[in-house]
Amino acid sequence: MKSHDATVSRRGFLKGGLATAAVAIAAGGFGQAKPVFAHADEKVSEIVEEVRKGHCAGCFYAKCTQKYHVKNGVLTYVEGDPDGLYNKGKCCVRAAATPMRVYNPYRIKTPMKRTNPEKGLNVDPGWVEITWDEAMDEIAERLIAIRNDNPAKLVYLPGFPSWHFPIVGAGWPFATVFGTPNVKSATGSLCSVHLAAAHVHGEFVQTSEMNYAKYVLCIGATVGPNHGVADAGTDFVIDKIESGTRMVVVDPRCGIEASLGEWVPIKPATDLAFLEALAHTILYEIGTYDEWFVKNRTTGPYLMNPAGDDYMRDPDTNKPLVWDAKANEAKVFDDSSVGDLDYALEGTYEVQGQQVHPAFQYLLDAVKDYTPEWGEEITTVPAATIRQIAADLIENAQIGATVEINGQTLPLRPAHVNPSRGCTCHRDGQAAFWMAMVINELLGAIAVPGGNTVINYNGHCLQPDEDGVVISEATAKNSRSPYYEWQYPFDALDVPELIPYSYCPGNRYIWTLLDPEKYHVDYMPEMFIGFGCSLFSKGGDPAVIEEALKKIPFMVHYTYAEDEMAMLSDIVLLDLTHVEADVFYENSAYRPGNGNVGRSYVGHKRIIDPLYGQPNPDDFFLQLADKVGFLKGNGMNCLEFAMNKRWQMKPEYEFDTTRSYTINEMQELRMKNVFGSDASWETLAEKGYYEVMLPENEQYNYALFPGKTTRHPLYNIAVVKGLKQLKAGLEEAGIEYPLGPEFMEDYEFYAKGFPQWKPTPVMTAGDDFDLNGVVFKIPQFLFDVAGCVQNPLLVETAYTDDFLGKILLNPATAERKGLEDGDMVYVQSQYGTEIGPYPVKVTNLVHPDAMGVAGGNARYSANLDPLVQRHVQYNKLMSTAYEAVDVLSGGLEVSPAVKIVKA
Ligand SMILES: Nc1nc2c(c(=O)[nH]1)N[C@H]1C(S)=C(S)[C@@H](COP(=O)(O)OP(=O)(O)OC[C@H]3O[C@@H](n4cnc5c(=O)[nH]c(N)nc54)[C@H](O)[C@@H]3O)O[C@H]1N2
Ligand SMILES: Nc1nc2c(c(=O)[nH]1)N[C@H]1C(S)=C(S)[C@@H](COP(=O)(O)OP(=O)(O)OC[C@H]3O[C@@H](n4cnc5c(=O)[nH]c(N)nc54)[C@H](O)[C@@H]3O)O[C@H]1N2
Ligand code: SF4
Ligand SMILES: [Mo]
Repeated sequence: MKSHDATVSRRGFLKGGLATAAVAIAAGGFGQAKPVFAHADEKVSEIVEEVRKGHCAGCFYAKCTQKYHVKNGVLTYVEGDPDGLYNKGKCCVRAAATPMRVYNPYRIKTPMKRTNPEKGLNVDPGWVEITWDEAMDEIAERLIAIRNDNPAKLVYLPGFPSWHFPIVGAGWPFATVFGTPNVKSATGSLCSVHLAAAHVHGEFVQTSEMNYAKYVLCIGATVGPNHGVADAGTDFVIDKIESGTRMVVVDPRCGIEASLGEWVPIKPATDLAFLEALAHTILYEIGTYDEWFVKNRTTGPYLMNPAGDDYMRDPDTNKPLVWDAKANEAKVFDDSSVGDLDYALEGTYEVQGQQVHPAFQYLLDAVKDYTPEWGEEITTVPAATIRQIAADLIENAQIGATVEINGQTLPLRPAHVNPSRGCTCHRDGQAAFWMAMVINELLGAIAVPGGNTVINYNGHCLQPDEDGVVISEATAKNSRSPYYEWQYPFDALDVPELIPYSYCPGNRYIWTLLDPEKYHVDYMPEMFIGFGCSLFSKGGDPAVIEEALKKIPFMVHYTYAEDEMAMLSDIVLLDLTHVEADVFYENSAYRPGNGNVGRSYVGHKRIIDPLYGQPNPDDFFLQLADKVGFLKGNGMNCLEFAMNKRWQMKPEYEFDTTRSYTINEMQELRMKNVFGSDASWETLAEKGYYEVMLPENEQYNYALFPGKTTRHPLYNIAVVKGLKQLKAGLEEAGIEYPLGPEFMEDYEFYAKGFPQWKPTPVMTAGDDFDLNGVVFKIPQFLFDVAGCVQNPLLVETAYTDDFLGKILLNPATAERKGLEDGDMVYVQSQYGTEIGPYPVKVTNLVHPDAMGVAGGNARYSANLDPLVQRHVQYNKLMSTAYEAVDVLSGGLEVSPAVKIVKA
């Protein structure tokens, strides 16, 4: 295999690495490396086995508690802790494989520096080992120069493996306080599951509330074991299904949830059409919806201005206006004289001399022509099925029902739609996501028992703004902003201004790196620091991503193995696995099927010593900040000061900003800050977690803002305003839209209060490209968090599944193409990339228009364990080209049109 040309020097290094560990060299200023295993020739007289309780970070939900078996300092076995808050004794496959993660010979074992100036995924970097101090000195020197010149010249990209490190991950204070605007989560491009949730719920991860739900409509969504939690949650979902909750799964492939419930096969990438038809059926055929909810808890009755880009407003108070149908006049939205059911939802009214409509009328107009028959033609879901689903949703929603929890009466709406990645990762994915939320609003099933909910521990997310509407999550918490004010010249290299409501930046760096002038970016990055991220695993042609990253003069990657980013880096640094680290991590107490149970703080003292004497990454970055000169001192440009604010430290626990701390000390102070002076690493170790559970009623966000105290946006005013701002900005700056007229045309098409449908570029790629890709996660691999796609144990267990590493085709499709089980095929994408050959697996569990791939987690670095080549290179079929981008979110299209060619 060509990709192994570069492994010669790596093997040499591997040997060196193991030797390094075994002879216990001093590792710079960061303590001693200890022998990993006892020397073979050393007689082990006694085996000491200890069982240590600890936290698991095998996934980014990272909240199960495990019992770690350690023999003479070596982690040998992991089992679920029966007292674990979430997992209650269970241990998922990723956690069970932790020892292989720790002792994987492909781990990086020492900091390394490149000697070969030529960079490439297949080019030997010519690594030489350096000490931690040498690495620190060189990085610090460069950062000092950049900070003095222009801090924006540092690009910092974290992925999920960073999340439980509070300085380098979870909000990224290191890079933010350094002062660069170029700090964005690398994860986003295929994780466009947040935008509509942020606006409608005020929080950014939506999910199913299954405590009360009787009918769950999953659209491109999983809720079971694939959803990444080993714990009681999965059992809970299964218990619910077994005890009668209907799980109806609209998906081009039949997964675990569908096999336990009902599968509604859909043609890939047509979800918007399905949802439009569903809304049409509810509004025009059934004619029943939760009228109280729409009138009192959504912006449905708000009168829109004729341009549709703002509410009509009272000239004196500037408050949005509604039409009181009984009094037959316009009133401000919170005028208590309007009866609950007297808000007009339909029709035309004269206000301030203009003919205007309530927002709801726009919805009626938008879905008027989208009959079930129309939907069937596009989605292949039979019209009768669409009608049945609409009827079942309305019937099961029990509109008007209430439930009393903890003495509070809450609406009970045990039916909802749960849309996720399969629905949202398309050209029109955010439009589809919005329509799914609109249907939930019609059901009254938002933030109430049985409804669509969010993962958060802060019910205050439903707080209304001055218009009476839920403040989008970003504004409420002032982080993870999906909304970017126009500013020109642009300051961030991913130019979020160009897609103002986006959540999915990672890949946009590729655009600007390749052609900065086109995007009016007037500087180039000088340095990149990545932490457990890989732009290559987000989709898009690896050759293009490689070319772009090569433009960055100096790259540092903090990682686990020689992944793609490492191959392009100048210095690589080695991470700790969670068992080698002291961890204290704030998390939501989310469970699948039960969004909002509270908050937890999980963690442990290290279970085993760091194998290679490596420091905790946060300590490395704290010291780096000190060297660069922004650790101590007062002001938000000083890290300790910023951490005092971020963690809301009480005066008695505040960090003294004249001295330095280890992360261990900082975390212990934080524990005390939250849980009182008795809290310590020791008390944490006894239990494995601290939890703050919400009272049961408050697990439903409705409880904190009940009745008429807040409204969810029904009309998507955010994207309409975003478009308006974009156009005004471009005009003021006097520049053309860098993403071109076609992108703008689609932007204008989808950026509406309620979207319309039209064929997307994956539907018009030509007759040869007659299938669309469908990729789905599998339990073994959480992308590569915790090195799982390179973990031999996980790969081995995953490949006991006959679907892995194959191209899944429906029997009708296979017959049409003259293919049989086991035939080898290449897959070509509409964007000109090709993968394969892979064996075909013929199965009824995928739609005839789909080319299915399980996992698809292939990696592209020559220096990773060759076993990563067993994974299908699905992401290579995707593109970062404009036509492959969701115009509203900036996320990538996940279902390219493809052609199958027999090998
Ligand atoms: N085919 C396919 N692609 C997908 C998805 C999919 O379902 N299928 N999902 C998409 C989604 S929703 C998301 S959110 C993103 C997630 O994307 P990320 O969170 O960025 O995860 P990875 O891309 O796996 O990047 C992890 C990188 O960190 C390195 N690494 C592994 N373990 C460790 C560790 O312990 N420490 C450190 N420092 N580094 C480590 C790995 O070598 C890898 O290169 O991926 C997206 N890509
Ligand atoms: N084990 C494991 N758990 C994870 C993760 C992981 O990588 N591994 N990742 C976590 C993250 S970051 C995220 S964002 C969530 C995501 O969780 P989900 O969004 O639920 O992602 P998947 O499990 O990949 O499920 C997507 C579903 O969409 C279907 N699908 C694909 N294309 C289409 C389409 O065009 N239309 C429709 N209707 N369906 C389609 C797939 O067949 C699949 O069943 O999962 C989280 N949990
Ligand atoms: S679900 Fe995540 S935290 Fe829980 S055991 Fe599995 S990998 Fe660990
Ligand atoms: Mo994600």
